[in-house]
Amino acid sequence: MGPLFFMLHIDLISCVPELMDSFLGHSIMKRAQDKQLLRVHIHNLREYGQGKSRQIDDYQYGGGAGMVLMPEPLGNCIESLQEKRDYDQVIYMTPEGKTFDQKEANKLSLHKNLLLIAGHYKGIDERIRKLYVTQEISIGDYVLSGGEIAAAVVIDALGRLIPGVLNNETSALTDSFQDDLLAPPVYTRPNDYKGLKVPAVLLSGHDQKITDWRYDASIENTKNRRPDLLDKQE
Ligand code: 6GU
Repeated sequence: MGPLFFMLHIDLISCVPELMDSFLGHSIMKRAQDKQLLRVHIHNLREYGQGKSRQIDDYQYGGGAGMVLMPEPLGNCIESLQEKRDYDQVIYMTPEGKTFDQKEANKLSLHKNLLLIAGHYKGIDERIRKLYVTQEISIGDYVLSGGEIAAAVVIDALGRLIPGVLNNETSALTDSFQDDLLAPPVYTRPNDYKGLKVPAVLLSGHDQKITDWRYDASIENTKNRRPDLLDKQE
């Protein structure tokens, strides 16, 4: 019998595949894959490189600093993956893309097959974007030296949303941003730490009072730290 629940398959094209090993091999990303709820396959672009040196990048036409990922190796890699799978989206990781947020994570986590492309150097040949890329994602307004860390951010955000990946105690439903609010503050033992006490209501055992306190604290926390989020409330 196959997996009981939903499974998300992600292929990532990278020219530094080793960068992903530690991230995928531990903690929640490892658990998600062990449970067969998430599958991440890394494809080494170098294997599609040209000639003896397996060349994948070249100088840009018109001159200018920085190499560009050549269209043939990347195009061949994408096409060979597309022969095996119908992708919901072919996503190029680039600072020029739409800024990633929780809403986009929720949306993407519902797909079945995603192909992520981690760029390097000055980027990928424009014709690859035109021919194959269906979506472009950035993780913020700053430049990273490669798309792998950005891809890791996206994979982590999606993986933890797949039902069954998190246990109840860490349920994604109560995360910050799920309702455009920050989560309320959290406390664990001891009740008194260096004279600072846990709010009494949390020790009261009154479920409704605790729920109300958490909602108020959530609003207060958002007001103090991210007032911009409150403008998004309906
Ligand atoms: Cl997706 N890639 C790179 N190289 N830099 C970034 C980025 C992506 N998002 C923000 N900066």
